[in-house]
Amino acid sequence: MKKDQTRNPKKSNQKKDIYLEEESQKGNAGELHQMAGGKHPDLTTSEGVPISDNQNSLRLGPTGPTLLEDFILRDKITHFDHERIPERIVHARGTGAHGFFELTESMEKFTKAKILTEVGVKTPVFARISTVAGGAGSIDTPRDIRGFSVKFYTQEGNWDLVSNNVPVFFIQDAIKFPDLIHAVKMEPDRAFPQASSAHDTFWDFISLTPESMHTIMWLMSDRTLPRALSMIEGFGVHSFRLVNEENKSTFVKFHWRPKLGLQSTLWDEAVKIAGADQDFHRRNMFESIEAGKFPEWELALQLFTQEEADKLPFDHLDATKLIPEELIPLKVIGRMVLNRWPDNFFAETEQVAFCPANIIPGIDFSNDPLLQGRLLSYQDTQLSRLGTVNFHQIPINAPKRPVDNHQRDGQMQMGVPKGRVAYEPNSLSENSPRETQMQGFRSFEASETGEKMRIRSKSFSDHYSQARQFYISQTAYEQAHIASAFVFELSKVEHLHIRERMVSHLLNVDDDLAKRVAKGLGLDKVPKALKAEVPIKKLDPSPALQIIGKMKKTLLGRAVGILIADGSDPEAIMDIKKAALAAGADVKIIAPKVGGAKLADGSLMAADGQLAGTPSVLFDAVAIILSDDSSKVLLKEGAAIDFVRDAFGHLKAITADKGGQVLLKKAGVKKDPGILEVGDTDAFIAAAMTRQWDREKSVRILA
Ligand code: HDD
Repeated sequence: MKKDQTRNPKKSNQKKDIYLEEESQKGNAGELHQMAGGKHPDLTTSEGVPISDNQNSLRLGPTGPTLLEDFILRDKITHFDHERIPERIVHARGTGAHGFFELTESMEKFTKAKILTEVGVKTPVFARISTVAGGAGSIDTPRDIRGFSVKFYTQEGNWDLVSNNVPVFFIQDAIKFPDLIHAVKMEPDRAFPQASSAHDTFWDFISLTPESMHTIMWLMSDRTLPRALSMIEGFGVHSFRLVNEENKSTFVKFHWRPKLGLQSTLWDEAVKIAGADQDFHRRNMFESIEAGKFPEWELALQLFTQEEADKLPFDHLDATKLIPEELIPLKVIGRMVLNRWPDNFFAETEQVAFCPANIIPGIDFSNDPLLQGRLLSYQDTQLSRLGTVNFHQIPINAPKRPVDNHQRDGQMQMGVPKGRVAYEPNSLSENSPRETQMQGFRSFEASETGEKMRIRSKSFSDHYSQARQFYISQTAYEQAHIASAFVFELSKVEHLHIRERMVSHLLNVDDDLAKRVAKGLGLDKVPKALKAEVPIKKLDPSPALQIIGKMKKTLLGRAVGILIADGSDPEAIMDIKKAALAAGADVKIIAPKVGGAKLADGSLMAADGQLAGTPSVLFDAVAIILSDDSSKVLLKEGAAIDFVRDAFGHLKAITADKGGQVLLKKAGVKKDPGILEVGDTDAFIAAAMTRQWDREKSVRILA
């Protein structure tokens, strides 16, 4: 008896029999345990006491009351009752992974931070990518900005770069953050909508906050509908400082650029993915790492001096503004690879505590008022989330260099500091920690003067020029998506005056956009433009702000789905599968039954997914390989018709054999360069690497 041997190898036969007798009284639980097999350590209470029975609480006879003295029951239930900690007030839903950062070009000229000067050194990192508005259990694919936090465990302490996937923010001053978040989160009286900005309180606040117009354009763009977490950019948003050995400061903006290129889904696709797989992004990151296809980003910098900043047509300390790459180019200096999934979600992804105030010698803050407020907020939020000043001792938060100081005690203190001395200066201890004047962190010596007042700088007053620049930089397809997103969101707003006020703002962004939105909302007459505080500048377009322009023609990180059924042609399936795998795609076989399908040659092909639970929204391109008989059967299966119709509607490449064509016809698929016959595999693979943008006008009416 394997189980007895592992539990109690030294027990006598007699004892063993008693044990088995007891086991039989547990119903079939004992038998099921034996079926589970394996060698197991002793199960214990939190105090380390071995547990003999984890299936039954202590009671008086088989049907009697449970006894209060059952400390094993109380230990287990009490711990369980306290398992949850408060979720993050924002960015509650997140996916994290371990990895490394490797510097490829030394920034010694600009900074003394070792992580940015030692080329080739691999610094461990933990990254967490999140949505903003929804709760921890919300879906992965709402229209939302994505957070992109990285904790670098450097030799000089932890450096946290707490970024988003858009380069600008809604507000200019941190004092407005609670209002912004209260407005976007579910409305307090009704507790909905969850994870959605499409409701009255959000647009009420936004329409009364002109400074949010630039970020709103990003929010309404496809940037907020990412295809995968490994296909988003990251932006540190604020200007920071790099400070070198000579104490010279250079301003810097941090950018992450995905190796797989930028890619987004369409709105209709994102909505359907939410139904098909709530964990679409998390699962994708997990599966990529498991498969050794590690998500990777380049770290790039925009570096500029105060003199260069003075010449920019806006204030770089205003977080609602970006610096176009065309004005200050990006310098790629390193790469980050995420190559290890956490061992435990709670211990690592949930307990990781990021803070923009975590910087290291050689990096410093700017006066951006939004950043300055963040320096306070994150530490504070961790105290309420993690409950103690000692949260930096949790393994995921602990620096990987020694920590030594005179801080003591506090709840959940894990360290056992030795000695009599817990103060400094002292003459009683020879090995107590001392400050290190040269290597220690020194703030950049900036000279500041001014009156103490609650005021916004006049240089922050232009709220429309960059919003306009963003819009005119987009392709026509992306402009149509932005206009349609406004129409969708504002159509969910019950109050007419809020819809009208938003259109009044949009008139300051782009006349055509405003008219499209007004028309889409069915407004009788277009309202008047709101008065802008300062004249709106005609900034040049910046193509770097597009997504379509930045998509890579590749199948790496993408997925191809092949729909088969009984009688499908094995050669056609293998031909497509081989070509897609060779191009770097994941390939999944979908069949009406999860057990698989019996192919034309009599062989059984296993399925990766059952048709009803594996719709085409989960793939980037699809193949339909069906026998005549099976296609007739599937004509009556809504999931099969939707599989094709959605792939077509989401502008994906489709290849089909004769049987498959029957479904295409039923789904209303019209011939275009993305619709290919089986046999033309090269053309299918080439079409699968992109989307058929021109098809869109034939499948939906956009604003
Ligand atoms: Fe924030 C979390 C990013 C403005 C206050 N923020 C949080 C996270 C990200 C950002 C990625 C999730 C961290 C994680 O994965 O655990 N936040 C940003 C960016 C901002 C920004 C890029 C503007 C440029 N945030 C911002 C302001 C404030 C906060 C102005 C408050 C004054 N943010 C918080 C917070 C959170 C947070 C309440 C909640 C959980 C946490 O910090 O750890 O402190």
